[in-house]
Amino acid sequence: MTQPIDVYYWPTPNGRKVTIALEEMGLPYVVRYVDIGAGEQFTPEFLKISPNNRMPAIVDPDGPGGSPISVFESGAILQYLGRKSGKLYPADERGRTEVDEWLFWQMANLGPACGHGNHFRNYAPGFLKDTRQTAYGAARFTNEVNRLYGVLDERLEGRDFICGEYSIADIISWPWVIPGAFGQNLDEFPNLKAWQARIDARPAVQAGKAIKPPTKTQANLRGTEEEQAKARSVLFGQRARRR
Ligand SMILES: N[C@@H](CCC(=O)N[C@@H](CS)C(=O)NCC(=O)O)C(=O)O
Repeated sequence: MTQPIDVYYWPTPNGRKVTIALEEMGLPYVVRYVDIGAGEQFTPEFLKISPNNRMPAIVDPDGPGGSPISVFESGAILQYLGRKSGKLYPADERGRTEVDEWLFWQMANLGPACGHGNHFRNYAPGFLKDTRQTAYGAARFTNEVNRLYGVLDERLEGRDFICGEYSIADIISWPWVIPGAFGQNLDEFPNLKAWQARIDARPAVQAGKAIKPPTKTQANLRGTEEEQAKARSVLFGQRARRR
């Protein structure tokens, strides 16, 4: 009997990549919430699993050789789960390399550009009252997300999924294609818009994205000055240096 995988999770696009993949692959899992608004990503126990103080991360009690393994970084997690389940990650070298290309593309391009875009568009104006200080960053990352959505739109011309068959390459990018979130109009990217809806209609995707904690610390980056300062000190805080 397969033992459930512990998933260190919070309901954000990066977190959802993992719950969606687990649902699609039919692997049993237990959710361990990491309330990033409350600073739970900085606990010594969690840092042993995820030294970059970010979720998601997993611990598989039934890892290679039958002993536990922990994995951080969503790209590495999806590759691990694909190898473990034998699903959504081609076994042949040519197919796997193609999926890896698009997996790394998301990790190095789409994810960071959307994250920084969100920061400059939605968070920075709350505490940098001089809008000239935030405008350049907002424009830079809105343009970059435009470019990246364009790359994906072109790739999807004549294809239902990024590498032909549905794979972890789709699961990793899908949570970051959010209509309206980063200043794009999906009508300008018709292949991407159809792909977004095609994946959204999958029952496993609905199940994976529905996972939410019973309570949530509101890291209020748009509240009062005091609320913002508190939220910033957690979310954009630094760990104490060891030396
Ligand atoms: N490259 C990482 C990014 C993970 C990441 O940015 N996680 C965010 C939430 S989406 C987080 O844990 N933030 C906590 C913090 O900033 O302290 C991955 O793909 O796993």
